[in-house]
Amino acid sequence: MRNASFFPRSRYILLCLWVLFFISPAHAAPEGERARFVPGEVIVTYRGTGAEEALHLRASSAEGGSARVFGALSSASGNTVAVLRIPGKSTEELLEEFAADPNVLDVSPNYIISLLMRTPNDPRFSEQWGLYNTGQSGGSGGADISAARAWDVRTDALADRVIAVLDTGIAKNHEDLRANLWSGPGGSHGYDFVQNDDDPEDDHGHGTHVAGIIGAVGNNGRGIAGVAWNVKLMAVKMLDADGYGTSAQELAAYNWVLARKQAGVNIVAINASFGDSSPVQANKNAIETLGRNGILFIAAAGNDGRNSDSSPLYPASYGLANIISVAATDKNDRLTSYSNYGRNTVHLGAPGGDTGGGAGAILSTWTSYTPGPGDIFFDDMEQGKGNWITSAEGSSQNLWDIIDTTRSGVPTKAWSDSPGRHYPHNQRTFLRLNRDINLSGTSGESIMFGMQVRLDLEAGSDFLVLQFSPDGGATWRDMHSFTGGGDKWKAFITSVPPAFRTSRFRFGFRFESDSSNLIFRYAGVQIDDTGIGRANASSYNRIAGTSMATPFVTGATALVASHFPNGSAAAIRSRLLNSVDKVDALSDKLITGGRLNLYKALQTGSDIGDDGTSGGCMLSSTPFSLVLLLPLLGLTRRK
Ligand SMILES: [Ca+2]
Ligand SMILES: [Ca+2]
Ligand SMILES: [Ca+2]
Ligand SMILES: [Ca+2]
Repeated sequence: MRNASFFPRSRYILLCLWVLFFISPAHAAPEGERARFVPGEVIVTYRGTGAEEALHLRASSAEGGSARVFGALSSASGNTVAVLRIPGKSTEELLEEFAADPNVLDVSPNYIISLLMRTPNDPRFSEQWGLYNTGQSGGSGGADISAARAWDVRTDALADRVIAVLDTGIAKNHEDLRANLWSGPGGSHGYDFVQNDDDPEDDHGHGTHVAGIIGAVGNNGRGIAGVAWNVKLMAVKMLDADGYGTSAQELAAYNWVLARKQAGVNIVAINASFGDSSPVQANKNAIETLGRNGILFIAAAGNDGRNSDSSPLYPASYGLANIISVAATDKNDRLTSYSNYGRNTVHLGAPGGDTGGGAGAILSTWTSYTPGPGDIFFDDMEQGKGNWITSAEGSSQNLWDIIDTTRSGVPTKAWSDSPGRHYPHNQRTFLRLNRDINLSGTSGESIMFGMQVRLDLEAGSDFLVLQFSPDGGATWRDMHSFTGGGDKWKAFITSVPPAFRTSRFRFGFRFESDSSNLIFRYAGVQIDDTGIGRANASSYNRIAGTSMATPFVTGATALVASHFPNGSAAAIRSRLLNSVDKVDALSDKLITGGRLNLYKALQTGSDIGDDGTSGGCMLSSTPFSLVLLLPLLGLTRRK
């Protein structure tokens, strides 16, 4: 017994469980940095009970040596059990020496026993109460997914396990995500069904936030920790810069993921933090097909504060055997006021947080771009019209001009389509750059367009359309269309696709109004602070929603699927559902009556079914009437 590795880790578990809640995790040094045992000390068992004197003699032979005999244990066992400290000798030397003594029954190093807990060095981990709730910010200690305990078991997914994030894309150059992105042929990280290219750059933030909860790089000394510290994140962009998408884009995303799976990419789960109240049969069938191909589908229950048993939300409520529907809990383990629930239709809770962006919300990675001087291009209109050209088609009146206006109470100059008046009907006018921006050599970078825009348009019939040109204005493609607006300034960003990274890039706007007679009510548009530059790669944000709860479960899925690599998708799902912490506030609201507990889901206990049949979660047989979900961010699908 001289080799430290002989000792199974499970030996510590019994020893340590009771201390978990009494010792601050700050005392648990990161694994790899801590010593395995106390140098110069051994635990020795001598044959018979008469060895105490000999032990003290042996200890006193070294300066500072000592022997501590455990009297009760020694009498009870009939052998002398002691800890010896012999300075000046290495533990290895002591082990060898005592093992050679025929009177020694047993000798081992004095191991340093770690807590069953592991905390990463990411500077903002202390704000991530959903992972490890110490009661910070007024929360309840333990109202978390027991990630710190789980990480003592496993921090990383297996290298080939992939999680598909169907969302607004992922900020591919983010400092805390870059290393965890899946890379396919040609180095792409997924696909973009909004811009229809293989660069699913996030131009909203939501998808990057979700991705960070699942798998921000853990223990890298930056930002936050994901549920899985190391996992492959595949970005499938199906929601646009405003957070909207269509059922067809959703279906295209399913088709693409299935094709990758069939091509051998080991996709274990899809994160679906989106939804709508109208079911689409083809999409339901597609999710079922994904299930038959071994892919779990983790879906947000929705943010309407409704009972999904009677007001279903899709895809969470499709009632398929591979779906896990997730409700949102707060830092005190209560169901949040916005979360949908359903005793028959919503499976479990996970931290979704409080609205309002405070400490009770969920902190994760984000993407942002604020145009400013020093960017690749920037024009705040304060120097006049030098970069611009305006034009009109047909009978349109070209009224474009730079006006004096205010934003956030501060005077500024900005473009207006119709200064000092309401815009005319049947307009088709253009505001475009008159010079090229050189974007050659920027492939692989996260190049963004950004602006401040103030919109007051007849919703659904009059539009401002953002256009990009790759060839100095010879051809233009519509990139994003704006309508409605409410006459308030807002920041807008979108990514510049690879096809436009030429030496002759330009952007511009088309303003179009129809013939409807409501023109007197609308002021038109104002445009300011336009820029082309790089996304902020160290952006973080706090938001809340079932959108945020869902990726906690998805991250857990990645770790469970890696810890039990031979388990079927059904068994992994069963394990997640059967290991929840039962919580009073959820007992009559959710199928499992509980909140995700990652630590328990990683245990090999007999109380957790490994075959997918045990436990009380036979969801596929539940009759469903068929029913979105991001209340706060308005991530609804546009019909
Ligand atoms: Ca793109
Ligand atoms: Ca990190
Ligand atoms: Ca300005
Ligand atoms: Ca109109």
